[in-house]
Amino acid sequence: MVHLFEWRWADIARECETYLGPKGFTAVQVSPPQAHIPGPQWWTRYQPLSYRLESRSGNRSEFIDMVQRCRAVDVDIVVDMVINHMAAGRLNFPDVPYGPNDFHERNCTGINYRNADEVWNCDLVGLKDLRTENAYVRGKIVDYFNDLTNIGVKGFRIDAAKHIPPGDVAAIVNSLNGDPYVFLEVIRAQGEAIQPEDYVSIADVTEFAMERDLAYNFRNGTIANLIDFSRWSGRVDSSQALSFVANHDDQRQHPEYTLSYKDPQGMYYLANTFMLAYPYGYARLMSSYYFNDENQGPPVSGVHSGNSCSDGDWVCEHRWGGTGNMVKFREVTASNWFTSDVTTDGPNRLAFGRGGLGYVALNNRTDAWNTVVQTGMPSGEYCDVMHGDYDNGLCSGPTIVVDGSGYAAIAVNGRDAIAIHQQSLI
Ligand code: LM2
Ligand code: CA
Repeated sequence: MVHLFEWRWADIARECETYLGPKGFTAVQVSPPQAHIPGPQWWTRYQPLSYRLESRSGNRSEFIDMVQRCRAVDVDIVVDMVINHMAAGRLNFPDVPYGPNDFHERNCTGINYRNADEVWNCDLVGLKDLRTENAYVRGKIVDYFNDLTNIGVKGFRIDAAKHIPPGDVAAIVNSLNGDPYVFLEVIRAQGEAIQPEDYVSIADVTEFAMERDLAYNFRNGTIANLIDFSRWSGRVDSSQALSFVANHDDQRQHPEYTLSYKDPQGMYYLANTFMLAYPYGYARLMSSYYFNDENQGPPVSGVHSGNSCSDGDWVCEHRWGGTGNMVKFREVTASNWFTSDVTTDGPNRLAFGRGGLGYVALNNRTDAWNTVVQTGMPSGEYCDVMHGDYDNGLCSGPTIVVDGSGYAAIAVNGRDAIAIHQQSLI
């Protein structure tokens, strides 16, 4: 999945057709589509006014057009659902309608995260906290989900799920029409009353430690440690985890926790490559825009090209080098959900296989890594999908030769990677 943060619906539709579909992406996480407060900041999207599909990204008919065009090329839409609260500063939302009785109205001065009652029922940064325990409120929320499902939406991120009691989340999720994919945003933080483990019986859950452990080890020059990530304790099990290198909040408000385009050239790219090659969770790539100020909203293109990635203001991580081809790698290697044939060279170089279905080598040092490795792959000449596209037996870039015993000579540039898989065999 790729999070096309703040992209317009029309641009997403085009991106599905021209890039995401052909590369085999399964889904796009879109910014909250409901009506929101006006303003130039990105975070206005997290202050709902109603559940009408009318937002900075486009209107209802543009939204429907996107869902249908993405679906036509096998890309699903995952919607970011803001259901814990409504906008700050008012208690009447006539378009839903919600009135004063639908809110907790507890403006605790700063939530004490060691107290579950405050985490669940106080206003989060002043946003009016909904009485998600009430049947009426639940009904309105479920109607919003079902409207989207009827349009063809296949998945949901539940925003701020940590601030909704698990029983309320379960009641809502269990009464949805269809069988949508659901994941819950529950930020892991030590010492807090509410943890991701409190929600895993309901749906998939975000694993923020993934982002943080990657940022730490890539910046610290210790990526070899990451080979054991999925076995570390205190992590959501792979089968239930939403894994990610970066998310929109931390890139802006906690850059110490997450990699971004602001890190040294190649480091963030390598981390995304690691995530896509590594058997842990449902991987979500972040795709963002350049920003100086943490509140800065998305670029406004004067003339609408329909191709955000060509106009320079958008980072478009999902289009970087071999990133898109690693989606295919993840699919081809999925049936061997383990790592094999591990080679390291000091703390900052890591290569591993996927039981003969694929092999990747990541060099987080700045100097080249030239070596001979056991890949575990059948012999043959493979397209290096980090540097070329494989198409019908042809490779537009360099190839890697695996001998009859599984060995291959590899040359990995500084802050770069190579990758081969069973369907890149020439
Ligand atoms: C989320 N996950 O749990 C979202 O990922 C995150 O982006 C949302 O916060 C948050 N929960 C609520 O949905 C963002 C942003 C905040 C912003 C809120 C509401 O990170 O900074 O708060 O959206 O727009 C803003 C101001 C804040 C103010 C608040 C209410 O930054 O200072 O608080 O609005 O007026 C007084
Ligand atoms: Ca709440």
